[in-house]
Amino acid sequence: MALKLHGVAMSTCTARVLTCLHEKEAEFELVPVDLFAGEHKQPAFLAKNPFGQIPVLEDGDLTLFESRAISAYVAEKFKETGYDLIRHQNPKEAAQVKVWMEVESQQYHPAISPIVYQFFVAPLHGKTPDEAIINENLEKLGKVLDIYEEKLSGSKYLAGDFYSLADLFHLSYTYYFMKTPRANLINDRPHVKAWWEDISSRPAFVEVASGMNFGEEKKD
Ligand code: GS8
Repeated sequence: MALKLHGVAMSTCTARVLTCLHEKEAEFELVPVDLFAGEHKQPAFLAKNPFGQIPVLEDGDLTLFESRAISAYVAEKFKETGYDLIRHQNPKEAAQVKVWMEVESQQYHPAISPIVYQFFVAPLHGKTPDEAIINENLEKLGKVLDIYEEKLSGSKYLAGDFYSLADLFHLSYTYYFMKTPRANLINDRPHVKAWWEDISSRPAFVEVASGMNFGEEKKD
């Protein structure tokens, strides 16, 4: 039975799992969740994720939420197919992948997500982006990116000279961030810029990004 992913393509967290599924050439069905109708807060969805958020993955009798945990499961389940995202044959490389997955979630995400929220989500609630929140987090993000610049001057990707789940985890938020007037934070750091251009041009993500049109006019 094919995997079922509940979510929407333009959501950053859904896009994270979608990218992983594409890298692994896994068969799946995307089950749309109507966020505007509040479907994710209804009992049927809350039974799958009590936090009422997308994405959720169902694999037979297994139900998972949290996009990073779902992605790790997909990468492990399909470790023999598609691209090896977790370096499963090399414990030391696998450990470095885990380190940089944590860095994304504990350092990068807390800085980049409020910026993306202010530019793309606040306007949907009729609010003007809050400059103070944006600036405070740009400063935090800049410090994280200084460390990335140093790291990426010694290896092509974050965990080593191989693309991994750690790099993949950065894609969806950075994709929206690059559409803001503050993309220079990435572009001004040559190694980070080269890394971004490399990881965002992988076919798996190019396909997912084609559905990430948050905040843009719908194109016919
Ligand atoms: C966050 C899920 C999340 O924020 C994860 O899966 O990584 N840590 C979790 N989901 C958002 C969409 S993010 O693109 C969501 O469901 N928002 C609606 C809501 O919170 O009501």
